[in-house]
Amino acid sequence: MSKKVKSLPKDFLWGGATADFQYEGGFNEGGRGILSHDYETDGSQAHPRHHTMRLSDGQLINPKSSFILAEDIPDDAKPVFLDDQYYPSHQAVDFYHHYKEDIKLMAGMGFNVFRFSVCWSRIFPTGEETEPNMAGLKFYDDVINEMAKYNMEPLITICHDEMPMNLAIKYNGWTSRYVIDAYVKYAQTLFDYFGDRCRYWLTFNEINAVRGFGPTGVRQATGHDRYLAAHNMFVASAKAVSLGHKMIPESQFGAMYAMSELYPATCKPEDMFHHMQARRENWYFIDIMGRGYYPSYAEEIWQHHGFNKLEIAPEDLATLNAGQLDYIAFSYYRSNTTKDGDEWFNVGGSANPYLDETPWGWPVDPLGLRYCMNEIYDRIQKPIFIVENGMGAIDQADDQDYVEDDYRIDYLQQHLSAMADAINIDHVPCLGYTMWAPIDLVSLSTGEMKKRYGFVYVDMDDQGQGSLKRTPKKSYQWMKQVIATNGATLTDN
Ligand code: BGP
Repeated sequence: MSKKVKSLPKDFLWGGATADFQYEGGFNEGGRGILSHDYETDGSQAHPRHHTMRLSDGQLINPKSSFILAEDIPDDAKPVFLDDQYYPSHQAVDFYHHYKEDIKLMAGMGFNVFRFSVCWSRIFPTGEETEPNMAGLKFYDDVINEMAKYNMEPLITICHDEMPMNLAIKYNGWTSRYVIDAYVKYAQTLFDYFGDRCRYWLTFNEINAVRGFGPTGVRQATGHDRYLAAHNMFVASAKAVSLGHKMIPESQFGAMYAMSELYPATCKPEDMFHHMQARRENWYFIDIMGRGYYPSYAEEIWQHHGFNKLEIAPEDLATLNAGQLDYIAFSYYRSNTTKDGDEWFNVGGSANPYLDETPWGWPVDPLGLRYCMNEIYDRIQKPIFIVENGMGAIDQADDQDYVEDDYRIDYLQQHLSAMADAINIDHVPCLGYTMWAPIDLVSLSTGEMKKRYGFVYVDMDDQGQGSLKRTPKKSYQWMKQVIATNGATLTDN
């Protein structure tokens, strides 16, 4: 088969993406406050992660770190650290003390952008202070200045599935409008301190997942609370976008969506119709934030989740309209299938007989990425940014900690090639690609270390033991070539 040129736009942003509580560590350093993820244990596919909490009568409870909805958590439950428990966010892989080394490694691959999230409780330890924690600001200042030495620009996620624990406990997280104000104060502080060096911002990570207690601080599992929390996040995002545009004239704002593709399991009309409804669970979030208004199908979604109406103040609608996103960012790891009778909010779904799976059962579907890019652009007509894509795999390191990760090269080759086709053939405007995650870090869903994504191996096990030494894998050199040629070394799938 003839090889098509895959070259990409000359200002294309190439880089990697991380999240503070999976990467940074330093949880009790520099005046950082307790974050909602700090009480989250390690886990595995068989043993879901959970939070450690104690009721007022002393009883311990372990609410699951549910992917979609919080379990009901009693009002008197308070988080507690247990001596016999490992909490991965505390050390993570210690970017806090390795940032110079890690940034140098990323620069060595030719990255011109690095997506990281600021830890909210490092800047406002309880979320309620009137003045920011200067030591926290200094850490990110140092990180950004270090990146500037290599001409690498930041893509800052303001809130990556987290909040200061105090806001979760005291206000029931995002169900409270107080949290909107706390978020806007926090965002304003970031614009103030880093706006002179940061063009690209993400207001929230995977906002459409509106996950359980850790990320949203919401104690109840009702559908109404979930959509109320989402509404308050939309308002907070829109306020931050309007403010950011005023404070930083060159700024570009996106929010990030978990947009793995969704297919109907069959062409049976009922499956097709069900697929349309299930896909709207994602579109709801993109439509509201990307177009600035609630879509006509919103009521149907609310009713499906057990309530008739969300009361929305007219001034909120004006805020949403004024604070529309400039670009649509998304994560893409896999595709899912769905059929009539499945949950609408669908992660996983029925098996797809046409696709192979990763060791964690995630179907590998590069063409789904091209499909997804087209689907979003057709609908919203704003540039897109792929801010997470990668393969979680079990790496076997040799005695020099070197990993021959041909499977990762294969995965990335296929996905980047599909991305290039969406850009070159379908003419989807795409600002850049940040691979998850350039340096091995802790898995969000399972809390494991052995689910590795990186171009760089980190010597650490599932319990946080190891030297933390960084060693480039085979994929490091491969990616370096892809970036150096701006995609020209990619081949057809
Ligand atoms: C996304 C999150 C990331 C990240 C990634 C991989 O949902 O935004 O934080 O972790 O998925 O998932 P996991 O770590 O569970 O393999």
